[in-house]
Amino acid sequence: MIVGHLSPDIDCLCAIWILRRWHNLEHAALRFVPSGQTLDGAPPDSDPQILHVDTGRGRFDHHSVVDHSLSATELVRRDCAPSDGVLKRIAEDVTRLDHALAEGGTAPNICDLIDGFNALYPEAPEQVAQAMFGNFDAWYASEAKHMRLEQAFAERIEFDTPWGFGIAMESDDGGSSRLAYSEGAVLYAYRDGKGNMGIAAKSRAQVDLTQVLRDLKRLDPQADWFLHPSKRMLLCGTPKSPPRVRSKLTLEELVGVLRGDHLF
Ligand SMILES: [Mn+2]
Repeated sequence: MIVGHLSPDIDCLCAIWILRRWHNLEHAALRFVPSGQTLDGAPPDSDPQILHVDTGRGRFDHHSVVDHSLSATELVRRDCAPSDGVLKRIAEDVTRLDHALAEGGTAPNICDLIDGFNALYPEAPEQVAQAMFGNFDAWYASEAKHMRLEQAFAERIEFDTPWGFGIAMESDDGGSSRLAYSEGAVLYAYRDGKGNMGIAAKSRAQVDLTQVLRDLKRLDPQADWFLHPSKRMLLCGTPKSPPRVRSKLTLEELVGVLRGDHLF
């Protein structure tokens, strides 16, 4: 069995794919747990039949150390296929993407994927078509999400913070850092359809959200806020890691805390 995290990202999925292809686990069952956790809370490597990737802090999770050359994909690659030069290059790209060091790197775009399927199935164009349909469905879902985000962004709240201009938005899909930063925000806040909330600041901004966390704890002591070690990201629930207790605050109340009015 292979265990990854909810809302699996490229690192988690690529690590699973390598285990399936290079570790004879083609038929392994897949399970997904909140990011950071393990299956049933057991120690990550206690059962050799259960492999955790990108979660659980075991042998195939890279989150116990800060090392930008590591990812779950890279750890699995070193173990399963250390001498495969093609896989090494793919793992380098995945690692850069996982650490947000590249916007796409040399990872394939959709035309490259079609090219790849044509290389895999040169005599069977119908297989190329079949293989691509799921990708077009995913593209459609992603594009629809972008459109919903753009509509919600039009209703945004703009405000000033001690660090500069802020933008807050609410939508079923949450917020969009890309849209917020493109409008010049230093910091943005969002609330999604499930009530997950988050605050994030631009990576080069001198923002420290420690005091914001203190204010939030005072206003809403039960909520499960998590301050990222960078001090630039404050989260209460994500698709990867649902909170134990969501925040009771409205987006407007959250904006009040960020503006620095401790009035309500
Ligand atoms: Mn990762």
